[in-house]
Amino acid sequence: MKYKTLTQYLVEQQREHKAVSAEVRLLIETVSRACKAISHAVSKGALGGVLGSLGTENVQGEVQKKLDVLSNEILLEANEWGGNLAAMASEEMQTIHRIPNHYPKGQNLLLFDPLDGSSNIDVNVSIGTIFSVLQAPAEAAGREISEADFLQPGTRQVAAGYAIYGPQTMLVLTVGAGVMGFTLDREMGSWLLTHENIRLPEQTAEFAINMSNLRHWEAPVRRYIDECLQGETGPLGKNYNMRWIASMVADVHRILTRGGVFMYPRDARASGRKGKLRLMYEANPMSFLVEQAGGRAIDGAGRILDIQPDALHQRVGVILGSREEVERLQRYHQEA
Ligand code: AHM
Ligand code: MG
Repeated sequence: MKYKTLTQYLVEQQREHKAVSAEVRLLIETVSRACKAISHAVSKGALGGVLGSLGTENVQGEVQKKLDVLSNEILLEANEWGGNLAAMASEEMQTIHRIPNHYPKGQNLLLFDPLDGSSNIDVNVSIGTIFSVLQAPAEAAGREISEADFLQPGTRQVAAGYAIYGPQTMLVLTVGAGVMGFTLDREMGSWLLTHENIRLPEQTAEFAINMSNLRHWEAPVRRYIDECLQGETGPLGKNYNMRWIASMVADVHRILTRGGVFMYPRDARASGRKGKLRLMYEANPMSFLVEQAGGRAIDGAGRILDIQPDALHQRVGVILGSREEVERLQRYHQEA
């Protein structure tokens, strides 16, 4: 079987469908190259000396793992000199990273969570990299980019995706023309289009949530999970299965593959009132992918992609996946 490469796919999208500019195409190629390097480091594990913590904390007060920091550096270095970016932002950096003056600059803004699912690094469970691409506002031309220039709703993303470092390394991408899955061919070093036009099943009987937080949830989420647990004799009339990998990338990948609903809802904890996941480099790119695959993504009553961000590291409740279940959860929030 002969597969199309990522490069071929992107050139087609640029030439024939005008879905990407030349700048964005090169940017995605660079990000995907960095993900290959991260995948390589991840797969070495203890042999590469990359496991364990560094003893430092990031801006959100989380202990940084060696791989969090290494992956962040790989992405920064790969993307700095290409000439297609104005600035970058990352889960691991307090504020934005401007392109140094000795490199040419472009129009795009890149946001990423360099290594998502950090709690799974040392236990050899799937982890990933999540990224989102925005354009710098036109009025920012000729002046220094600021953090405020990044605060755009998810609907403005021009591309988004993730790399998953699992039994296979894959890159799942959208440029606003559907969702494509590329598998890394390690011998050739290329990304091959193995999953064309991924569609998310509209119905599901599988949910993903960290049940240990049950006592903190808001009423609509409790109601939904309670109904799921009642099985086929309950109001939903189905027996539900549950999965929780604790790597958003892996949970979303499963949902894109066979359907399901993923929830990290806002809850009543003082620190978690807004949820755990970050809007700009976790929730927005994943919501863009899920919507492009025919699913839905909400923070409770509203669509995630419509949220006007007010801070780079803002947190948000996340409910995403198969259309019917997410719409049901949205109704429960509206009724509450
Ligand atoms: P991270 O970016 O620090 O790795 O945190 C995000 C991760 C998600 O991948 C995952 O869905 C969630 O945190 C798991 O949280 P918990 O350990 O509370 O279940
Ligand atoms: Mg993360």
